[in-house]
Amino acid sequence: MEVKTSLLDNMIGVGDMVLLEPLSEDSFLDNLKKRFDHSEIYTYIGSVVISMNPYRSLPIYTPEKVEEYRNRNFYELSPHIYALADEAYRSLRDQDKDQCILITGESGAGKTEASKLVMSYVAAVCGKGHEVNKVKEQLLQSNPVLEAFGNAKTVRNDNSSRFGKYMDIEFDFKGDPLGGVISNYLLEKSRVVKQPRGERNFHVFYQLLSGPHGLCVTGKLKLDRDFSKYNYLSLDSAAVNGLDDAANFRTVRNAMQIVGFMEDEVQSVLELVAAVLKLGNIEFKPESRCNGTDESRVKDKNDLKEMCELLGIEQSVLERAFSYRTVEAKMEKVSTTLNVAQAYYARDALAKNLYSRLFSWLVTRINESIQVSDAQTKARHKVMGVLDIYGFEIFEDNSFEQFIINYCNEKLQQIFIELTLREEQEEYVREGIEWTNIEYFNNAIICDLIENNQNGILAMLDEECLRPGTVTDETFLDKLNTICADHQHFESRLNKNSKFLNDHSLPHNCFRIQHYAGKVLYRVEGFVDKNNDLLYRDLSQAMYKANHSLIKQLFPEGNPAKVNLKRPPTAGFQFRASVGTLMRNLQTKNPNYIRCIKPNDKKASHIFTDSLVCHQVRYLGLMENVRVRRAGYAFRQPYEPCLERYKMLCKRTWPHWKGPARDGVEVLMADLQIPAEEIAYGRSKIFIRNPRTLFFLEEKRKQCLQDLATLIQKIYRGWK
Ligand code: AOV
Ligand code: MG
Repeated sequence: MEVKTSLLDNMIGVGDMVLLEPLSEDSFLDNLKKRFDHSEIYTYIGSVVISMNPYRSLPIYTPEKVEEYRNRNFYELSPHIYALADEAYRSLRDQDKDQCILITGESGAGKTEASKLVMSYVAAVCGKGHEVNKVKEQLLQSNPVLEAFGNAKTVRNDNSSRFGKYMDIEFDFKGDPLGGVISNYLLEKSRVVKQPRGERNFHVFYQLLSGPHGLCVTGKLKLDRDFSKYNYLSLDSAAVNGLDDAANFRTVRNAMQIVGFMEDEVQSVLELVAAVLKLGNIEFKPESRCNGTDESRVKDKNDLKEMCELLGIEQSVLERAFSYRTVEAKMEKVSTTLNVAQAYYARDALAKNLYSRLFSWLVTRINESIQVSDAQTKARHKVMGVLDIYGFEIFEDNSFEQFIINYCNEKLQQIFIELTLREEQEEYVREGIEWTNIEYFNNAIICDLIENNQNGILAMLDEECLRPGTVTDETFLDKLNTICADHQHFESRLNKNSKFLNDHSLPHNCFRIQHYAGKVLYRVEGFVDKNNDLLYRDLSQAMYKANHSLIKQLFPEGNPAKVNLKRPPTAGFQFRASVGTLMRNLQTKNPNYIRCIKPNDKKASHIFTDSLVCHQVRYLGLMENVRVRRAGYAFRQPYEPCLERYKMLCKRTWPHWKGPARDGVEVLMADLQIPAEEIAYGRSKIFIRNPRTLFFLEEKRKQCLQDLATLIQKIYRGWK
């Protein structure tokens, strides 16, 4: 049997880790490094693609490459993300199986780039025609819009996704795209008002300030181009190497137009972005009252005035909402005054809400444009889901946002374990094939620590947020300490019996979780507030009263006719619910994995830091993945379709095999002299150990079809 050289080239390492000899962690890392040094950033573990971030542009995404990979078998060419995309697309088109592309890896590992590569590949190979091309363009152009509003420069990544995104692309029976639906997951909105050192606010703010003079300075927005004039923009890192804010602004506006935003909608959106900047500049001063208390007053009214003009808000209404707050108690409305700290809190809460609601509105608006029409929905269609979330993060200071992000990654790892490690092993048992179990770390226990309905961390946070009486971050931590103290993945110092009592790396106001990808220290400050996510009603009412249709839409609860005394669900509750729905959705689809790895911490090309890569290889469970794959069989197929596909290769099975399909397959394989150890016969499926065997079968089939075609041509000519 011929061995394909692209998978077994010693110079550049092996293309599929399943073929690595001998297999050890060292040889695994060595192979990755060898390939990385030769600009081979993709490596397989069976059908899983490992992607190393090259941190430079490689000439491997050209239209010629697309053509090369199009309609080719997965193992035919050297490993590439296009091979995975092609396999997923063909399986969707030809075998009617809904697909999902799961992209994982830590922050900066290359998930977002990978998701765009998959989308652009699929767009390049699926249907043509005016209508289809329009759909494709809209789907692709939704990316720059969402990135402008939802990505930012962080310490880990200059274009870090600060929201989770799942996009379903829908296709008709021919495999032409019809449209799509995007779901977004919790935007890190605290960034709007404050950014950690060395990081930026969301890209769009800088892009707008770098936009055309007529639009941002002299026009209605009346902005100052100087970033340092705005409190909400961090000073130390406004300009990012290699990021051209002005050019990106043009790209975003163009993308909005292609996606289908009207000119006046774009204008409204930019007005809101500008309003957030002005809102951040509103400052407060105390004014003493005769009863000895301090009441907040707006210091310099110019920014307030400009913001109100921009959004059509009556200045006195907003001004009042920064000094008083109305509380409804026993059917009675009571006005209490706000002190300066409370006024700042209210201002920031408004900015965060305004921006995150604008972001959700953008997603809804994009969905309106790209959605599949009613008539089309009725016809059966197929779906490819692409998941690109924020990657696992460990910062110096980790808060509620990191907790949520890391929980989401924990769930994705869980899906990988369920579908790849567990499911794979269980299938051998089901099919009655001899099997020695391979041990792996199952992170279900960590997911449970966070999401358990009764005593999970999120449930306890909710319980604390809803409890009457004084609730603080400390009372929440106390609660965690009593309830989670014995959990092996939870560490805290406050508990008297805690084995961490003398662990000085664990401050009193923190708890630590041993995640699958490493230990993370979370500071509890802000957990309660961020989970509550409350906005004073006076502010939502002021927004609702605005003479600006977009802002009015964003604050429906400000409508006095619709006073709803029920609390909105907490941020944690909503997130847990939406992640649950997502996971159930993913489980109904055929998964395709891209495991992204970050080669170094410097965002630099050509540097491969062994320890860093080794850590990722470990926590991603890649060694276990290879072991399960090697001990097992790379391919499996039910007997009927297998016989149908290859029966032409054997005289005894062609054209018809009378008898059970399994017997037919056995005859076929014996006739082709496939070695016995290459194959196992399960209850309902044939298992093939090595990808090369499948490749051999496919080659034979191709040859056979060609011979047949030549023969038919000859006969046809003979007739003429
Ligand atoms: P992430 O999505 O995994 O991080 P990105 O996809 O944004 O990471 O990648 C980070 C940066 O690495 C990109 O901006 C590129 O500069 C570079 N990069 C990644 N993949 C490639 C590639 N295939 N070719 C060339 N450069 C690449 V986060 O969103 O932070 O988790 O929350
Ligand atoms: Mg990303």
